[in-house]
Amino acid sequence: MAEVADVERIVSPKAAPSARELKTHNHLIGNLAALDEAWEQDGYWFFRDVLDKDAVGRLRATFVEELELQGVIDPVGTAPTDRSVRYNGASLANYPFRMEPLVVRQPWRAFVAEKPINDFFTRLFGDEPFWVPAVEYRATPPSQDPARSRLDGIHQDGPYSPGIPFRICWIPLAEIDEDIGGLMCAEGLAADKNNFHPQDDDGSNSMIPVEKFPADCWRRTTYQAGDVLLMNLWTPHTGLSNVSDRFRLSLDHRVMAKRDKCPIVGEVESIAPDRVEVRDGSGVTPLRIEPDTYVRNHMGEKLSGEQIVDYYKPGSPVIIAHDDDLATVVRPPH
Ligand SMILES: O=C(O)CCC(=O)C(=O)O
Ligand SMILES: [Fe+2]
Repeated sequence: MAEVADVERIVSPKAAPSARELKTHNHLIGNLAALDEAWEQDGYWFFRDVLDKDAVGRLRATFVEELELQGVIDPVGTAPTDRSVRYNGASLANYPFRMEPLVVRQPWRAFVAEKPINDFFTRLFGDEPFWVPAVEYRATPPSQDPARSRLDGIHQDGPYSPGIPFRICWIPLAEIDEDIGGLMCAEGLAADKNNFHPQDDDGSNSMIPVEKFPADCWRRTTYQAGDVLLMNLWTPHTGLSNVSDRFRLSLDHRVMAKRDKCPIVGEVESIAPDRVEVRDGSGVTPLRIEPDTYVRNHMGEKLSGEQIVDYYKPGSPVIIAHDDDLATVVRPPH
């Protein structure tokens, strides 16, 4: 038995690539020009301890509730936010890895409507925030394959949503240390808007090999509830696998200022391979679809021709960016 334990230790999880501490940009809040400059040069804004912890705690509680329902953590104590999120080892065969039950409940809506949360983003942008309803709720269990690389997949979000100038808004809901993993991003590589993705023959993007980047570009930190990381669309980043014994709890969302060129968020009214009509609160907008239009599915894969009408149906929720009457991106919210 001792030998088995030794073997387990030898194939134990690979270390995360060495990463320096993220800069903090708290001191720039209120100075839009300096914020813009850091956005281009650093490729992210990291704000430490700025989000109301009660609001973050209420959002976390919805995650914890779901983990309890799934039977993968055991309650300790009575206060929901103090419950352990230690994985109890129960089968993950039916675990909703993309937290579909939370997708249905949409707890992000109540979260961004909380006054201190809305106030923070309003102050940051000097304008009301516009939340693009493209949300991932991550309650990531400890890695089931500890021999695998800790890099989930280096990517940029830009090539997956060309034409929607949103900011990635990544919010830790509890402490996320190096073992729990969380997000690692590259500093100083966004200004030129380079697409670092190798192009597949079908025009879709595959993950970027780590060798493409200078070894000293990587940044992360031990994230705490109350922190928020906003990332430039062109900033290479990856999740790090979770090699702790707890669940990793985070939310990634997309935000922009109301004055920015916001996409249409609505429902498909009608669709054909070369055109789409979208209905939102202000009526129906007809748009053209061209071969370059990034019509994509929930996995980020580009669709064309009949694939478009197989995937999108009248009534499908949709986010569409456009230049005049040409759709540039058509994507599902999730
Ligand atoms: O949280 C993660 O692991 C990845 C998040 C991400 O890629 C994003 O928010 O764009
Ligand atoms: Fe991403």
